[in-house]
Amino acid sequence: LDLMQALHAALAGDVLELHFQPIVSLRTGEVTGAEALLRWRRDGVLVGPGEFLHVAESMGLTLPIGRWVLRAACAQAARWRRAGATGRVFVNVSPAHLALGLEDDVRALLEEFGLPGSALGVEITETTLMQDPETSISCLHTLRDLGVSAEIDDFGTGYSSLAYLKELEPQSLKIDRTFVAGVHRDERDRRIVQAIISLARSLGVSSTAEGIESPEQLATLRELGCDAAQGYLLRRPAPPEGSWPTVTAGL
Ligand code: G
Ligand code: G
Ligand code: MN
Ligand code: NA
Repeated sequence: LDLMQALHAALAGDVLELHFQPIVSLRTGEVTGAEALLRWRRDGVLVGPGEFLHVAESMGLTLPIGRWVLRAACAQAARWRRAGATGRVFVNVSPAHLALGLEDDVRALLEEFGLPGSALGVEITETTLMQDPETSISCLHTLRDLGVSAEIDDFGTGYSSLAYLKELEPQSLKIDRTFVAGVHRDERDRRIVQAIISLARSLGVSSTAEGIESPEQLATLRELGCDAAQGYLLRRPAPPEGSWPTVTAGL
């Protein structure tokens, strides 16, 4: 109950914040994206979404929080655009938001902040997309028409259907970090990652590996032809600075 009251106050006040983690093209070395990750500064301590989103959901706060995140991400994207950046800010989307007018919110916010669709991307898990496949297909197509990119998050861990994958036409598959963890040393992980990259390629979709923590993992992903990379090795999520995020090491 304590947590609930605090969450209500967090939404009303100024204690939710977004941190950003760069996504790097393995072809050009450029930071082409930045994933927005929600944090709650509670009594000075940073709390991650894993610790409060489930409570928020039980309180019916998922949608207001998702809207707050989308707006804050667009506001930051607009600041970075004014500073000359051209990459996309990626937002994680909840099932509730996908079901209840994500594309309308995106359209309205792009207009409000004067942003092109190419400034924004969404990350949606396979499981979320499959809750209502028809709605997901229509939403992703609308986003694409707006120029907003859609990535399937945690790919390989949900229950995916290749038939729907074909219809969804995402821009990118994000290879789940549970496969990336062992990619350099476990033959099975390596083969799974290879299969995802090759599936992505045959569909004309790009592949992004998340959770890269070591140079060995990065080298293997490069060798397998992965298009983009993200992880602690390159940079940890951090509060936004005046200019577009850069990577600290690893390339
Ligand atoms: O940043 P962290 O590793 O603590 O995130 C834990 C989980 O919370 C991840 O699965 C991530 O996708 C999810 N998450 C992070 N930010 C958001 C957000 O703004 N909205 C939603 N729905 N999920 C988020
Ligand atoms: O589920 P999703 O892919 O959105 O999860 C993103 C989460 O992964 C973020 O909360 C972020 O803090 C976390 N993350 C980012 N890079 C790494 C990494 O290199 N290793 C681990 N273990 N987690 C990471
Ligand atoms: Mn994500
Ligand atoms: Na993910």
